[in-house]
Amino acid sequence: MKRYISLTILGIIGLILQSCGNQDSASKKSGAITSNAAERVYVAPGEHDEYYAFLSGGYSGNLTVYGLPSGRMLKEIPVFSQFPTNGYGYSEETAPMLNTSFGMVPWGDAHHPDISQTNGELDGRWIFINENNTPRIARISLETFETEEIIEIPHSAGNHSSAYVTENSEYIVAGTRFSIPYPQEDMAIDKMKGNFKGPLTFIAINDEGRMNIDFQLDMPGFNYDLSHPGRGDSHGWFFFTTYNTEEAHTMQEVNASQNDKDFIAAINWKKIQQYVKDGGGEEIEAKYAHNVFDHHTQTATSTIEKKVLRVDPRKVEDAVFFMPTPKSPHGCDVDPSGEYIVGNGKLSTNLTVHSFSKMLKAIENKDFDGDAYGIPILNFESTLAGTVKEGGLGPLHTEFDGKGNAYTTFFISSEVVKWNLKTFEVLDRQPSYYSVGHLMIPGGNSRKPFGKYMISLNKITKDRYLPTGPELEHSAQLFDISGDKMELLLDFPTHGEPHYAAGIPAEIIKSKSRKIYRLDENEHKYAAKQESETRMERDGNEVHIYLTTVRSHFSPDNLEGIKVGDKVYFHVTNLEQDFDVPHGFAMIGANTSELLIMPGQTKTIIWEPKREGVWPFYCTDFCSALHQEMQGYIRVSGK
Ligand code: CUK
Ligand code: CUA
Repeated sequence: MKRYISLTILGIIGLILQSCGNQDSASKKSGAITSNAAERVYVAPGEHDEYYAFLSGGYSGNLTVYGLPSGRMLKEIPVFSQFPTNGYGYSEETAPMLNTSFGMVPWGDAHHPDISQTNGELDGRWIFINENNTPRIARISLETFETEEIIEIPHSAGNHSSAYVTENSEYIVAGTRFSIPYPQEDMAIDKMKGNFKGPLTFIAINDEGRMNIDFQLDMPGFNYDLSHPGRGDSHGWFFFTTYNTEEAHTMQEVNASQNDKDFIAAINWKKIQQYVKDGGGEEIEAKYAHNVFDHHTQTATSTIEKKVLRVDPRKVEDAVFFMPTPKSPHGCDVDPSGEYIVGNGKLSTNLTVHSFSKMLKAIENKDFDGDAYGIPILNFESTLAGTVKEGGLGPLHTEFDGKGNAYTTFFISSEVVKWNLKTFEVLDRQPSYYSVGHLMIPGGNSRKPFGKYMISLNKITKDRYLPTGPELEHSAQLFDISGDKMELLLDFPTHGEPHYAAGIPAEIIKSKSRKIYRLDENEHKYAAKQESETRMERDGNEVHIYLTTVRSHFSPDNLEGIKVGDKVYFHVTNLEQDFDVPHGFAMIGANTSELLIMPGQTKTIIWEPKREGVWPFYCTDFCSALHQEMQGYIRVSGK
């Protein structure tokens, strides 16, 4: 460890070299790590990590689960992308999860996971995550670690703002990063200004976690980037950052960053909720898929919805305001008390911190500097709590440790900066390797953060690991933040692009993690719950084969009577009732994927035989000493 020299010097060298765009030389240095770092991240064989960390997969469309402090990857949960490893999005049971109003969309761009809350604290029931490209929000159960629900967001283009949850999991929001005609219509692009809109969608969550679009706010056509719910006193409000308030339709000729300040939109959703309950708003046409996985039938269904309630924000008194915020704010982060709203102005070195209590006073005093499309713009000084000066270059996101400190990432100067929420003084800075985007402190998005660890989620990996050709995995870094200074403990590679992450003490969810699906509760339409129920049924050219698996054979394992041109449905039920004994099912020439069937589950895959002959199928998941013998044959005859 002696070869690591002073962190400060390295940091400065790193800064200088990176700002010259020469990251390769900077990357020769490793960043100082604490001398006993290895001990502090070591989780002995058979021991468990202290925290779960759920990292968004970005353009992988999925969510990955890590243990902290070890940095070990525990699982990849398929959400918006097909996943051949377990057949998600391929099997008949799960394919409807990926249905949209555009048809099947087997891929997504997942950015921000957030865990459900009760009284402002993480409750570990569900984790939500947004999809940016074909706007959607997914809900994943933290009992099964499976995607249970996906709702598409109508009249949105780039749902980047979500998926942040209010403190009693009442609402989750969706935005639109690109302004659009609302509703969509054929229109000249250069007519954007004043004609395009930025609808913000409020989705209510019920006690079972079910999402339902409550209303859509018809906001001016700015770009809505990120959001954060209020908490504590500011519970009942939602804040959104905006950029391109110039409404420029091309980023080339007309620079979208002419305005010195863009806005943070402050939205009193409780008022709008009441307005809607009282019959306010107007129903308009919409087209969006709502996909739900039913635990009893083990099957997802997709419904296309047709209406949405549009609310004109100007019709609800004192509900929506703009707070001017320099300079193209990206993250919009609310501290655990709910008093401070931090605007991370990407093109600035300073951070602008708004005060919620000052905002309320300014509203009361009508401290306005005009309006934007009828929405009052609050006077900049009137809401300002303070400025964090000389934080760094290119602030993106802020998290909180629950001990009065905030941690902000600076993308350009590639560092994490710790500052005090009362004095706005910078207390510490640590370089990140390289170009950090988000960061995450478990619970850092709630009233009760667990301020022991912080991870930085870095955009550029370069030399941090053994080279793997031109394409590298992304990288995260674990810091111990329990002391005055942040201490770098560990680098670990991440899968996809981890925009954001959510962490939670393992104790909260470990004990309720489900072990098996109970066979006696399996209400799947095509389940065979014992070998005597296995059979083959023909309906025209559709053939349904009810199969079972148990160590180590399929029943039946010899199938005859199939013809070329048939559409064969294999419905495979795993009769096992032991924890962690899945069986697999793979069929020669199948153009979909395999199935992975967990104990008590039924899964279905379609096979359309193209050629006569006798064709094998087998179990893909090593399940016993006789796994290799777990096989069968299908005879395919001519028409
Ligand atoms: S974004 Cu990726 S660094 Cu999608 Cu939250 Cu800011
Ligand atoms: Cu069943 Cu291998």
